[in-house]
Parts: sequence; C-alpha cells; structure tokens
Amino acid sequence: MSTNELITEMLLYNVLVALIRLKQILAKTDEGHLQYLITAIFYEILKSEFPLKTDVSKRKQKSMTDKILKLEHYIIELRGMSKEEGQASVFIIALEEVEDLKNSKKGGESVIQTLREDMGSELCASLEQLIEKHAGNPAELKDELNLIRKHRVTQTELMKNTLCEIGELVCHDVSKQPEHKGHSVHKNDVLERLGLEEYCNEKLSMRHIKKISSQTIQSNKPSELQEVPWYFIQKLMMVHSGALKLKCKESQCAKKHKGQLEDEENVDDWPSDDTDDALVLNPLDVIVAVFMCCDHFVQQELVEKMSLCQIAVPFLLPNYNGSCYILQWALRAMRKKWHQTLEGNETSIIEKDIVTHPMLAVTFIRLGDLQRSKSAFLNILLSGTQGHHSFFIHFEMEGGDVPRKISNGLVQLSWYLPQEKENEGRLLEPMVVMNLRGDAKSLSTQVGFLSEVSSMIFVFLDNIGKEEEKVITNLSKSKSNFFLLQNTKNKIEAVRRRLGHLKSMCNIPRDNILVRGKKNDAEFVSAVWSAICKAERRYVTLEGMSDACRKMSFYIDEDYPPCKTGRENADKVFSDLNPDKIVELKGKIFPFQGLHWHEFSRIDKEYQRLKNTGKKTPLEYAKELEQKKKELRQKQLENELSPAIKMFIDALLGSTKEERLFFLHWMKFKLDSISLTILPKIREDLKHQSLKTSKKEQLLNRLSRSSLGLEHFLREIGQIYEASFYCSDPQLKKHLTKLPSAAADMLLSGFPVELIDGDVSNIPMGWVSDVLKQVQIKTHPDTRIFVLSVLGLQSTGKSTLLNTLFGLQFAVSAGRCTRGAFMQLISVDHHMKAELGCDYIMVINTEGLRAEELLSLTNNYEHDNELATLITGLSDIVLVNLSSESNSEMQDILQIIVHALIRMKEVGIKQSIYFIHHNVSDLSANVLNLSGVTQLLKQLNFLTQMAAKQENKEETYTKFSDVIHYDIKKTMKYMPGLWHSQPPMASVSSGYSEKVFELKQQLVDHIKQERKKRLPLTISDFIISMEDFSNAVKSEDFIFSFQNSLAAVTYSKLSSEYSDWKWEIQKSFTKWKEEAERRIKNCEEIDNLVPALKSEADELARKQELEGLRKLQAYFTSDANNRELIENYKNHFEINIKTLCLECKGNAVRKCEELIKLHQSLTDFNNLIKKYIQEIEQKVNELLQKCKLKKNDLSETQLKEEFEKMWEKNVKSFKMPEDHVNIRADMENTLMTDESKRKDIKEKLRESHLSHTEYFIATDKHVNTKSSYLYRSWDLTKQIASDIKEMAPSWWPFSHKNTTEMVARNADKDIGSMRFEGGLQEKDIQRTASKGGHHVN
Ligand SMILES: Nc1nc2c(ncn2[C@@H]2O[C@H](COP(=O)(O)OP(=O)(O)O)[C@@H](O)[C@H]2O)c(=O)[nH]1
Ligand SMILES: [Mg+2]
Repeated sequence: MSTNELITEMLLYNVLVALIRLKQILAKTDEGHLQYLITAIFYEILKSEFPLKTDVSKRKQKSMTDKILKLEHYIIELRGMSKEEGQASVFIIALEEVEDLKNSKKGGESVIQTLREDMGSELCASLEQLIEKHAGNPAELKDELNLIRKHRVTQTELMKNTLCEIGELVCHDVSKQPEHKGHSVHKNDVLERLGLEEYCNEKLSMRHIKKISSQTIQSNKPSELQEVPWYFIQKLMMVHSGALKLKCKESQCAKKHKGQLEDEENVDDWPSDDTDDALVLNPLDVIVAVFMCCDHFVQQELVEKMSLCQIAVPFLLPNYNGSCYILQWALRAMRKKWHQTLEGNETSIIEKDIVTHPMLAVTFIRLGDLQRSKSAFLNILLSGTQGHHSFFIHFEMEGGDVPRKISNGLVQLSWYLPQEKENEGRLLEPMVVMNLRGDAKSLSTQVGFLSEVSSMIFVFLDNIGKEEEKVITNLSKSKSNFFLLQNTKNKIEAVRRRLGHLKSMCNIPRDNILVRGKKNDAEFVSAVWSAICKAERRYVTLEGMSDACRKMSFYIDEDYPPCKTGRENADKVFSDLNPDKIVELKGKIFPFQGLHWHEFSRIDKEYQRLKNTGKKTPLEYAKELEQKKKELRQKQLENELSPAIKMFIDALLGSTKEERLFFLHWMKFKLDSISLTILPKIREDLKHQSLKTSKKEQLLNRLSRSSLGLEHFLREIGQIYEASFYCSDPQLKKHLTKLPSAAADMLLSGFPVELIDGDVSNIPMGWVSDVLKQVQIKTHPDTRIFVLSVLGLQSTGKSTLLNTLFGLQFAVSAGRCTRGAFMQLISVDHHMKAELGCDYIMVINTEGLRAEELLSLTNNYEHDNELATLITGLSDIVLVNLSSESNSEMQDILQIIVHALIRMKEVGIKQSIYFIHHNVSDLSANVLNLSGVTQLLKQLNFLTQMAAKQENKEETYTKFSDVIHYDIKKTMKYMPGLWHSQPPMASVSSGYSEKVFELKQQLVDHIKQERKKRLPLTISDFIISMEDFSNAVKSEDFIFSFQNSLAAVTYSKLSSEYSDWKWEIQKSFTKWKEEAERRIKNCEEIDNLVPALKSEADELARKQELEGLRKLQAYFTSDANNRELIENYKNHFEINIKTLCLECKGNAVRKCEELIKLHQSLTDFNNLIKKYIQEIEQKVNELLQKCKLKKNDLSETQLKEEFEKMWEKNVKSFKMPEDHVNIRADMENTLMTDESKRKDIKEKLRESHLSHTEYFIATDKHVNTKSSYLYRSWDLTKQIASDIKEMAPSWWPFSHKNTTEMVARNADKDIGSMRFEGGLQEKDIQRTASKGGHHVN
C-alpha cells in the first residue's frame, strides 16, 4: 500500500470514529431518532470492513463531503419531529441514498434491515408493521412512509460544531478536486514549508495575530520560509502596501528537508535552478495558504487591511475542504466610498457596503498562456492617470514569476471606484473586477460559477485551439455576456481566422471581440473601457451570489453554523426595528440611557461639587442629592426593557463564545448599514451653506439623535446593570449577573467596550469595574495593564492611527457622533510579559471631541474638557493627535487638562505625552516643524506657569513637563499623509505605515523603560484609581467650562476685579445702613421714616448698579490681556452686578425694618426689665424684712441660702426671650461663598460630615440661669464658641488656618471670608457680648 493510500485509509478511519462519536451524541439528545441518520447516510462506509474495502476513488471522496453536508441538512430538518415521524424520515432518507447507488432493490432491503437492527426496541410498532407489510418492496414502503412524514421543520441548531469538525477531517485530504491533479500534494507541501500545518485544524485566531510580541515589533525580512506567513500578516496588520514582497532565503534545514522530499517523491515540478536560494513561493500561494489557516475573524481582518493597501482580496479559494470556498463573511466589513455624478455634473460622495451594494461585476479570465500578463493589464485598467498601482500581483513583480502551486483557481477582487474628476472614457459608477488566477481551460468549475454570476466576462486569449473553442462555446451557451480579448501583436492572421470562425459559430457580436492590433497600452485600455461602458447593465451583489455557490456545492464561510446563529440572533434584535424611524424609536429602545441617566450624572457631579447649597447646610444638601440619585435610579428601573434590548441580552447570554462574537459582528454590520442609509442624507443637507442657524442646529441635533451603534446597546446594558444594582432589584439582578462576564469576554476577544459615556462625561462605575473584575477573574488575579490613550479632535485620524499601530478595529470615520472613550485590550506575548511588566495594554480611544453636532447640543466645552482630563488621568501614555487645521483647539484642550491636573491634588504619577503631527510631508518634517514645536512647547510652558500661579503652586509647576512628562527628542512624531495617490482608489502610503511602526517600537521601548521605574497597575488598582480620579474630575467645577486655560485665568482676574466692585457696593450699603440706623434710633416719628428710607435705598441701588456696569464695560473696552476670550461671560457678570445690587438693597431695607421693629420692642423690653427689677427689688426688700423680723440672726450661709431660694423661684417665673442660632450652618455658608477656593473647603466640609452628623444649635440651655445675672451673653457666646471647638475639632483648625492663609495671601477679597475671619476672633465675640450685655446691669 502506498503512503498516500495509507494516509487516506487513516483519515477514513478517523472519520468513522468521529461518526460513531456523533451518533452517540445524537442518541443522547431529546430526539433520539437523529442518531439513525448516520446509519442511513453513511451506510456504505459503516458496513465496510477494515482495512477499508471501499475504493477511495476521487468520486467517492467527493461524495463523502456531500454526505456530510446532507447529514447537516437532515439533522436540521428532522429536529422537532415526533419519534414516529423522525424514524419514518430516516428510512426514507436511507432509501433515497441507496437509490443513488442505482441498486435500489437489493441495497434497499439490506439498509432497511440494518436500520431495523440498529433501532431495536426503539422502532415504533406502527413502522414495524409497515416494514413487515412491504417486505421485499422498498419503493412501496417509501410511499407509505412518506404519508407519515408530515412536516419539515427547519431550524439551525446544535451538533453543527461536531459536524464541521468531521467535515474538516474528511475534507482535510480525502477529497480532491478532479481538475487539479496532485493539487493536495502541493497544498500539504506548501503548508508544511510555510510552517502552517498545525493551523489546518486549529485555525489562527485573533489571539495569535493581535498581540505584542517580539516578532510584531521587528520588521526584518524573513530569513526562512516559515517566517513568511507571519511577516505577511504582520505587514498587513500595519497596513503596509509592500506586504506582498515576500522574498526570503530558505534556511539550511528547509533546504535539507527539500532534498529529502525530492529523494522520496521525486517532485518534478519544483523549480530547481537559480531561484533556489531566493523566494521559492509565489505570493498568491502564500495568500491562499494563510487564508486557509485563519479563522473567520482573522480572514475578515486581513481582507480589510488588504483592501486598505489596495491589494486585491481573495473571494474564491480553490481546493479548500474539498470544494471551492467563498469568502463572503470576510468581505462583510468592507465599505467603499466613491464620487457619484449627479445631474448638472455635480458630484457627491457615497459610501456603501461592498457585499450588499448592487454593482457591475466584471470577470477576467484567460485561456492558455499569454504573452502579456492579464493581471498587469488589469492594473493599467484600474490605475488612474494619477499613477500606476499594482492591484494584482503579476509575472513581472517580485515573486510573481514563481510557478503557482495552490493558487490556480483563486478568484481575486478589486474595485474600480469613480473619482471626482478624470473619469473620462471610464465608468461613472463603481464596478468590481473579478480576476480568475490560472488557466481557465482547467478551471471549469470556477468558470461555470463566474459565468453565472458576472455582469460580463472578458476572456483573454492569444491562441485558439480545440480546448479554447470548447470553453468559448460553453460560454456562449450560458447566458453570460462575454468578450474575447486578444492582447498580442503577433500571429494576428492565424488567430483572426479562428476568431472569425468562432464568431459565426457562437454568434458573437462584432463589438465583443477586442483585438489589440497596433494599439498601445493606453489605446487598448480605453477600448476595453468603452466596451464595458457600452455593455448591457446587469447589476449583481456579492451576497446575491450565494445561491449560485450553493448550487455548485461551494462552501460559503457565512454558512458556518455559529456565524449563522449569530446572524439569526442579530436578525431577531432587529425584527421590529424600522430603520426609518430610528430617531423616534431611539428613546424607546434605550430608555435607560435617556434623561434620567443624564440627570443622574448631573446630580452626581453636583454631589461632589455642592455648588448650589442655597440656604441648606452642605450636609443637608448632600443628603438630599443622595436621595435624588436614588430616586432617579428607581425611575430608570420603572422602564421596561425594550424588546430589542431583551433579545440583545438573550443573545449575549445564551450563546457560545463564538456565536456571541459572530452575533456582535453582525450587529455592528447591521447598525453601520442603518447609519449609512440615514446619516449621509442629513450630512448632505448640512452642506448647503445658505442654511439658517436655527435650521442648521436642527439638522445637527437630528444628526446626533439619529446615530445608532453597537455602543448604544452596550451603554444600555451598562445602565440597566447599574440601575438594578444601585437599587438592588433582586429579580433583574439575578438575570444580569452574567452580563459583566459576557462583556469581559468581549474585551478579551478584542472588542471595544465603552469606558466613559462622553455625553454625560461620566463613567458607569459599577458596570465598568465589574467588567474589569471579570477580566481579572478570567485571566489572573495579578493581571497588570498598561494604559495608552489617544486624544484628538473628531476626524483627525485617531482610529486610523490606533488601527495601524496595533491592528485594532476602531470604527474609522464612522460618521456617527457618539462622544465617549472606548477601551480595548491587546495581549502581551508571554515572552515579553516580564520585560514590559504587563499582561495587557489597554488602548483607550476617544470619540467626538469638539464635534460640531455635539457642541451644538450642549453649547459648551464642559463635557469635552472633562472627558479629555479623565482620559489623561487614567493613562500612562497619552498620544495627542495634531493636524495642522485643528491645532489651536487641541491646544485649548491640553491647557485645560494641565490646569485641571494642577488643580486636582490627585495627580500622582506623571503621564507621558506624545505629540503626533499628521499630514506632514516626509522630507521637510523635521526642519519645518521644529519652529512649530518650540512654539507649541513655549506656549504650553507659559500656560502651565499661568495656571500654577492662579492655583498658587508656582513653585511646584514651572513648566509643562512638571505636569506631564515628555522627552522633546522622542515625543514629537511626524506622520506623512495617509494616502498614496487620490482616494477613493488610493492605498495607504508605506511612509505612513512605516512611521506608525516606528512609533510602535518606540512605545514598546517606553513601556520597558517605565517598567524599570514602577510596575503597571493591576486591574484592581486600576479600578481604584479610576474611581478616585473620576471623583476628582466630578468635583472640579471651575476649570472645565472654559474654552482654554487662558480664558480661565482671565476669568479669574476679572472675578477678582469684580470682587473689588462687589466690596465697594457692599460697603456703600453698609455705610448707608449705619446712617439709617442712627436716624432710626433718634427718630421720634418712625412711621414717616420708612418710605423715605425705601426710596433712598432704591436710588442707591440704581446708582451702584450703573457704576458697576460702567466698570464692567470699561474692562471690556480696555486693553486688558485676553479679554476677548471671556466675552461670553460679560453677560454673566452683568447679571451678577444687578442681582448683587438687588440683594444688598433688599438686605439693607430688611435690616432697617428689623431695626425699627427692634426699636419699638426695645421700649417694651426696657419696660419689662424695669418691671422685673422692681419686682426683684420688692422681693429682696420683702426677704430683708422677713429676715429682720426673725428672732435669731441668720448666719451668712443661711442668708445666702434664703436669697438663692427666693432668686430661683422668682427668676424662673420671668419669661425669657429665646434665640436659635445655627452657628455651624452660618459658618459653612460663609465659607462656601468663596468661589475659586471652594473645592478645598467643600472637601473638608464633606469629611467633617462623616464624623459629625449633627450641627450645633444654641438654645436656652446654653444660658446659665443659675448665674446671678439675668442676661449673660458674654458667657453664652464663649460657651457656644467652646462648644463648637469641642464638637468640630476636625474642621476648626483647618477652617481657621485656611481662611487665615487666604486673607494673608489676599488671593481673594471675598468679603465672606473676611467676615468669617473676623467673626471668630475674641474681639468680635466681645463686641457681640457687649452688644447683648449693655442692656443689663
Ligand atoms: N489625509 C489624511 N487622512 C487621514 C489621515 N488619518 C486619517 N485620515 C482619514 O480621515 C478620516 C477620519 O479618520 P478617523 O481615524 O476615523 O478619525 P477619528 O475621528 O479621529 O478617529 C478617515 O476617512 C481617514 O481615512 C491622515 O493622516 N491623512
Ligand atoms: Mg474615531
């Protein structure tokens, strides 16, 4: 037996074992009848003995694959059937199978017998009777059985994994395509030489290719063939157009191995001469081999990157698992943009999914060998006038001349996309070019398929022989529109005769024969274009080709069961979503992230800021806010989960990991395509420049509300999770506990998960930390992460940069407008873990910074600034994206970040920053931009000083690098333009890709250096630091609302001037009040005084207001620095002045009124005192009398006793005025009026709340009634003061110290703090005492 036969036998044996295993699994299902399908379908193989007697002819092997497909089909069909029905179906299937063998009677009887034995007592009695009845006549039996088989249930389910496994096992080598003799030998050989054999069964997954390893940070040319696939993948992942330059030297050991092979098998078609040492594989073979060994997700990723490099992507892989393999899923994520010509020669850009958009599909095939390469011709055809690009690899290119081993029969796709101009003589619509590799004569399957699905076919041929004639005749019989192309100048006469013959024989129209003749390249290309333009339009979609594929028994990647399940689940989510009504529906689909969550976030911030305490104490206020937060969470929970979200959660939780990944991808495609249909329309409307502002705002608003993405679904489940845990809703909780685990899986498999909801600049803390905890649980308790983030305005190429850097999949120019930060994890290869000190790199991408449509909603910078600061605070490295057009705005954000970091004491570890300048032409970069850099850094240094000065930290922070670390030599990176030539046909320039790669190496190096200083955080530490930092940002209420730091500083300056004005105004009122007080005291006819005072106060207020406004106006017309930056705040100050005047007037008038009242009651009071004194005097006299009358003289002590008795009795009967003073509240309120320093004070106050939940109220218990004085205010005040000291030891020293400091620095002249400072000094206490006390004694 030959080696080959042995291998085949072994494989068949394995198949048999797997079948028996599957049978056992099926037996255990609820539908036991399914197990008999194995016997019914594989009867032939099962009954044969070992060594296998079955002949392993190619036809048989092909039928094996068919059988497996059948099995899958029948399992689906038989599911849900009753036992009787199921068994009947199995018999029918078995009989149909033997009919195939054209041996129905005998074969039929024997299979029925086998099945009967197989089923044993399980066989239904009714069926048993039928079988008995029709013994010897299988055909009759079949008809009867058909009556029992009532219905067919189609449903994909279970078992499919095992089926696929078996499928692959069978297809692994048993079956061969008849067209390619010895093809599988080549395939094995190629895979082995490339070192890919081990990935035939367990495919290369994202885990293998998306990681930081020593290979992925080197770009050395491969030295061995086994390195070639990795080199190819790595180059693709960095979007390098040179990914197909795969020349390498074969290693010694490979050579030796090859030598052995030659000895053994005498491989004759092996190149043996001069190419021996150089590249020995055609790049197309490498592409096919790599695609064969990758899983679905990697294939998709590779296709996307190939398309970015404008490398033709594979569509049909030959000889894959026994039949052709169609890559439809792999192309799913692809989208293309092009210029559409409208009426009046206007153009607009449209973007479509490439798989679903109907377009012309033009196929190019060749018959026989050609003098001029077909693919080279296609490259000229597709390249514009802008420059030549090699879409298809061809003979003249590196490695293109190496004989192909496994890639004949490959169909590659490339797209022609109309540009804005220069479409003359070409199509004004897109078309897909399908290029069949290899000689079409021996690829009848592929040609058959292509002629079925293409809009037109171009057949290249130099010579016409019998075989060529046959193919052409066949083509003419099919319905395809085909052209014959003769791309050679020689042998015209001979071929022309043949062509003429063919033309009349097959009725080929004259225009469908294109002969090059004396034409040069350009002329011939335009002749072909004109033929394409003139041809009949038949639009097709790639998706629509699947019917033809199935008919030809091609394997479509989307038929992979988990992929199908994922799709079905996604369909369910969308089942009642009408894409046209997204705007209206959005609120209904996502009720949890609506108003309540926004309000919650607002209150959450207010809780940290305590900005509007009003008359309440901070404690009361904080309690109230806490209550409100709880209520809002409860209100969130009152919402029903929308059906779409329910389905989404079910699909997340009820799927296997693989199904879930497919499901999420399908969700993404669907959502993206919805966005694609809605958003461009709005964007188009927005382009009209004549729009009124209100209309524009309306459109921007609509744009932002219409955007819908996977992130919204994830945000929603995050909110549902948060709300149910906040309110500890047990029912929901139970259902949801698995969600973080699912999200952690997503993260670990490379999906981005939202970290910060940018619309409210808040982290859903419970959700995010639980997800991260799950990541920790799923990895290792000591998992460490290094955080790298990228900051930059909308559409400055952040996502493109990250995708190129780490091969990620952040949405590029998504067209949506979600504001937020998304995290992705990239694993670090275990060889590098020790060196880098981390297990994962967490990459955070920001979206929507300074997006026009989002700014229009909130109209301020607050959310953007908070988002940017949060991200910076969480990161170890920040990449700042700068593009020349938007530099100033990015600088603004940077200033705010620096200022905020200075203000927030939480800054612990210093972040490192890298500036990435985009669109810089290579040569001039360093020279031209040096001045720009110095300028930028100078500016940043200056701003740091300003901010530090304002925060009184000049000594700590003198330059930018004191806040954020950078190394001037390394941190400035200049990226050349992304595109080579003109989009939409442009490819990513290799310059861009290389520069990004350099950056990657540098970043990895950076991480290594950092590791020497300190270890990156563990996940638990990261969670803690995230909470701390987020709270710090929430409590910062001053800096974020400004456009930039300069504005904040200028604002502060104006605030300080305003304090002076405020002081003046208050002083004037105090003065007036004192005068009024004097008048009241001396006034006899108080009733007349009141209206006079009121009108005086009015007048004063008017005057002060005018004066204040004048000063403000003067400031804004002066030449004060940067005043234009705060022009927006003028109005705010105006209002402040007006309200201040109103308040002062109100206060003054009220004080006067109180004084008048007091004046009136004082008379009464004095009378009362007089009365009491009289009474006491009288009592004392009485006591004296009584004592005198006593016989015995009383001792001194007895006298005192008598006196005390009398005193107590009488004084108790006096009614005492009572006064409630909430001193603490008073003090706190005073403290809180200090605007710019409020943050520190609030923090302390909040801390003090924790230890003191009660505040001091002075009541009559503080009056010492035992004292011999009637009214002892001095004691009272002292007592209160000491009580306060005793009760609030924690804040007493701080507040005292703090205010003293403040006054000392004179940083702020707010009178509140001055009043406070004075208010607690002894002299003031004395003054109060003397005020209270001067009526007594
Ligand atoms: N010319 C040019 N275009 C770029 C560059 N980087 C990205 N783009 C394009 O700009 C658009 C927005 O890129 P994207 O990465 O989504 O930006 P993001 O919003 O910052 O994430 C895309 O169409 C990119 O192809 C670049 O360096 N140069
Ligand atoms: Mg982006």
